[in-house]
Amino acid sequence: MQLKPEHIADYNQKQLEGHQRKLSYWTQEVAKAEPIIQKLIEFQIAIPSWALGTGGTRFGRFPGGGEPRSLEEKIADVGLLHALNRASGAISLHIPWDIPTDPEAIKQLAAQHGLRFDAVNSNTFQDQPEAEQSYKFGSLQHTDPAVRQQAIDHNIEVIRHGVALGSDALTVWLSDGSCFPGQLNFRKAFDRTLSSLEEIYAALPADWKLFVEYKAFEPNFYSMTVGDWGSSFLYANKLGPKAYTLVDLGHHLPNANIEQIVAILLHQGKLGGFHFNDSKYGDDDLTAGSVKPYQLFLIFTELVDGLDAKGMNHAKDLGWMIDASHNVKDPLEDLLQSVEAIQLAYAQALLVDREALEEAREANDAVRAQEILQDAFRTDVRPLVAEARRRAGASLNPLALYRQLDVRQQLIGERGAKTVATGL
Ligand code: PSV
Ligand code: MN
Ligand code: MN
Repeated sequence: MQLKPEHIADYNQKQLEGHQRKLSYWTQEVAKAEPIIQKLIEFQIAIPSWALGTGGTRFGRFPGGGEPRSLEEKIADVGLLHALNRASGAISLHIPWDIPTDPEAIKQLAAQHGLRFDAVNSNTFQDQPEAEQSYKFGSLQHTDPAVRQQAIDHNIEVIRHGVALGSDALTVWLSDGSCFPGQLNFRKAFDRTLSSLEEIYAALPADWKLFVEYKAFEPNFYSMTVGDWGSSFLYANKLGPKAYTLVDLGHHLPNANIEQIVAILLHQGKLGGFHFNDSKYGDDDLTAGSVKPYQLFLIFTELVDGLDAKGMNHAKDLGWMIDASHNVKDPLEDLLQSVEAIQLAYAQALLVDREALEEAREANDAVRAQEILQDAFRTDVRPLVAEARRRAGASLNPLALYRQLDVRQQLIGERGAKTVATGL
């Protein structure tokens, strides 16, 4: 299924009058609106290659129709998303779920869709059929050096794939840990993990980053060796300047103050990037902004403030990735919603009167501080996001156009009703 520029143009033409009516408030507020629109146009969010099929839970999986059967079809799907919203111009690969056997051809195909490759992800949390060693009791932390070596080699192999595709970061998420008290010597597990990570770090090209992703629980339920931002920060500091912490919004204990974590990591120059998703209970991987949109806004408020304080580029200096997928939605619709929720939170954060907020803080005026934040949060910025899309050549309403063109039905026609995408 190829989305043609006429599809976008026809749709936008029909919606233009209504859009301009909604935008009219902002035309009085040009000084505020223009910089936000420009920043939104530049802002791109990477789509995970593992989220293009219907995700499952450990209780089952209900594949939808027309799921991509190959990496090429996954790239085509992300290309579709990007054509619809012009905000998903990158793809994050998980290896070995998606192995680019002909990297040059894959790179070219991605470029045809206007896509680049964001961080590549290694996988030492599942045993591969041909693998000699098992990760049942961990990978980089393992008591057996042969298992650690296999995991290190795999990570180095993933870097090689990434280099061939023009990526510039490796995300390491470890399921390493223990399920029962007494099972693991925490100090030895820490040291072994650190020395394994050091070997991977040493294999990074000069301009690459290493993202250390933490997670509080699951699949190990007593201890996780990289279990919180503190341990990730510690590893990143010990490893060196190319190592950073990656924050996955679903990886905290309940009620954690993620915005504060983000603020401190950024302030200390060790925030590398994000896996966006939302959750009610645990690592639910629900659509970004679907459960706690205020939290997402508060996170972005810290990001905008911290990035500006450090003179960093909003669009380029952090890895913005989605890590969400679920059972009940069309994955492409789900991803369109996630991207939009992230853009809305970003736009609202850009709207915060930060000078007034700082004054309120200095005066210990908690009431005024709340008013300032909620004033931005309760502003309808949807017309601004739509305008950014229109100017970038995207659809005013990507989800509506996706449904109007019946994209899923077309994909089912092309690929079949019973296809299952690779991934979890
Ligand atoms: C683990 O829960 C995680 O968030 C890591 O980022 C993995 O790479 C991904 O999910 C796998 O779905
Ligand atoms: Mn993640
Ligand atoms: Mn996760």
